[in-house]
Amino acid sequence: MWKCGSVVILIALAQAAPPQAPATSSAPQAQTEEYAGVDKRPPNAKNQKPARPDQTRAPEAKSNVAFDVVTVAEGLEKPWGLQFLPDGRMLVTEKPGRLRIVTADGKLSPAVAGLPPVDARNQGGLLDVLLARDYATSHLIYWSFSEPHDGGFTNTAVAAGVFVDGDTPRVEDVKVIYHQAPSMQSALHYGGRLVWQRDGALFLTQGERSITPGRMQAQNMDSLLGKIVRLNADGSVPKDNPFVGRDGVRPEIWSYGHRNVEAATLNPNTGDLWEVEHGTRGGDEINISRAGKDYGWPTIAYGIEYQGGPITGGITQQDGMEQPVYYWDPVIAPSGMTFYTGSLFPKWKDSLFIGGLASQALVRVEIKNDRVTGEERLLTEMSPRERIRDVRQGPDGALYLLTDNDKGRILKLVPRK
Ligand SMILES: [Ca+2]
Repeated sequence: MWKCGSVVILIALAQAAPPQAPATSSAPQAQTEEYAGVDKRPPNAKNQKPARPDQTRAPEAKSNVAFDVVTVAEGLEKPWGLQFLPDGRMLVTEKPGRLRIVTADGKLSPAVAGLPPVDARNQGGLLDVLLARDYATSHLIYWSFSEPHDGGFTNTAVAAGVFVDGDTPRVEDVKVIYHQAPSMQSALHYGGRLVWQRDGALFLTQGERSITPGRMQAQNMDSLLGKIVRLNADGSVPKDNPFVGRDGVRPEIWSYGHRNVEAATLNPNTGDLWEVEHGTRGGDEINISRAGKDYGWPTIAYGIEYQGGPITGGITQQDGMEQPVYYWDPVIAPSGMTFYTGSLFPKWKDSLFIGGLASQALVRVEIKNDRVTGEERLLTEMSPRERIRDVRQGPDGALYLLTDNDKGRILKLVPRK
């Protein structure tokens, strides 16, 4: 239910301010403002307008679903990515560089041996994990990580190897099949989510490494920074990628102009790649990543710089650049996402669930015809609140979460009995 097309709803009192008060006054007027949507705080970029009224601050959609939060496992250090094995156990990455098997009753295996080293400073480390589509016969797994080089240079990378199960699990025949280039002296904005397209191609989401020289490359087509790339399962470039054969353009690029994408999943109804990327102060975005499209960073952006002030020229729209499906200002700090398709929670069917780091919440978004129609924040009553790093649907239809913590946990949301 949209109250109006504007982001800001002013209570009638504001209109009753004395006529001599200047329109820019920050004094008593500000205290009477109330902002639409689930987050009542004011936006960081107070003068920005959405391109469409349904692009931000969707109405609160209370699902009133009664659920319990069950701790499945604990003692994981900064867990980042979770995948289910066919027998119901889980593969979970820990950012410092360990991959573990976790049983349904929470037992952790020793670290899987044979993974190449990671650079675990700041946002780097062992990131996502994914099973091959033919895992049942190949036992092949994929993982993303920040790859270390001399002098503190790092880049996002993807490796694949044959998973050997058992009491001393390991990977064999390991190959690093992708290296983001160029490497940068930064420990930030690696992106790192791995998603299979329906046709068997592999998407990797990335970031632009945060530092200014990296940020400026998000629009450079001979650089892999700030790009979502599409690869064959062996790391080679699919012949039908949008920029294959173009001079000066990396053929791995699927879409560009991204800031830092730590959440991605296929929409089960359309097969499109949906992603949620980190903005600065304001400007987290839901996008549908389509072949060859420019998502605008850093030329257009919602929000403001961390230190204050406009981003680039302070514009939010430009011809030839895609508008986000939705954006948040203030941000949620998104990591991990899934569309819910299970039957345990009928009211949540087709909702998009996104992990919230800074927001310390599970964000539920209702979607109709690729537009956001409502938003809900879950786990805000949890004590203490926790940063949510990943969200997956389990084979049992429950929602599984990773908490981003030195003593991180796997949580499971199940219907309240
Ligand atoms: Ca954008």
